[in-house]
Amino acid sequence: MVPRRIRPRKTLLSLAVTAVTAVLLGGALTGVAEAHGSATDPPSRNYGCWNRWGSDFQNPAMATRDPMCWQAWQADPNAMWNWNGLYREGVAGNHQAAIPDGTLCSGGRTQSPRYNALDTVGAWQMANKDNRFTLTVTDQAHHGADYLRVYITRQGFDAATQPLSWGALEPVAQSGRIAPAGQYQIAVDAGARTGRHVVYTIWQASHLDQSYYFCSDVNFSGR
Ligand SMILES: [Cu+2]
Repeated sequence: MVPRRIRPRKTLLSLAVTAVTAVLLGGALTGVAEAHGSATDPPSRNYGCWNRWGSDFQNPAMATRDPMCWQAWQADPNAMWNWNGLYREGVAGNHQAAIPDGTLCSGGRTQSPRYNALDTVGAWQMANKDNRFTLTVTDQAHHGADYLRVYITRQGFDAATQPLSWGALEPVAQSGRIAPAGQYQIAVDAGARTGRHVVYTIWQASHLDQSYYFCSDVNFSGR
């Protein structure tokens, strides 16, 4: 089924074939060539951009309706086609050492430049959530989880104007080990937060030392 080690590197030809196939099939494709996963609710930045625009990614209306997605698509469409491939390997749990401030949403510019535009500071489209919500990570590869760890920006931090840093985050939830499945869920309590926030999720996969990093933009109701 899923190879034990899936490498992101592709030949130019396979990239071209992937791009052509993506253009032809658009949103009909899920997972493309690499099956891993992402935060799907609330959606990570690149999963959200793929989900909203994958079948219509050349529509110029995106520039005004969803400008942060637009700049991401313009920067590198493969960040969206490979929404499930934003990970690092060999981090050994030292996430803060591996990921400099300002690059949290690209996993420390992993596979640069593919995911770099996910760090762009601006008004990313938000998912509306009540303050107690369930976060879902979709794992197409059934890697399992050593843990899910969830942070949220502290109240007062404005992700629309400030680069995301570790100092802006407060830990709010962590799971234990989770057996391989297609989806993992964790209950999150955002406390008294209101308005725009970034939910930052680390998924430590269990099949090898493979760590995933997801920025989900959320508008908290305060309820
Ligand atoms: Cu994987």
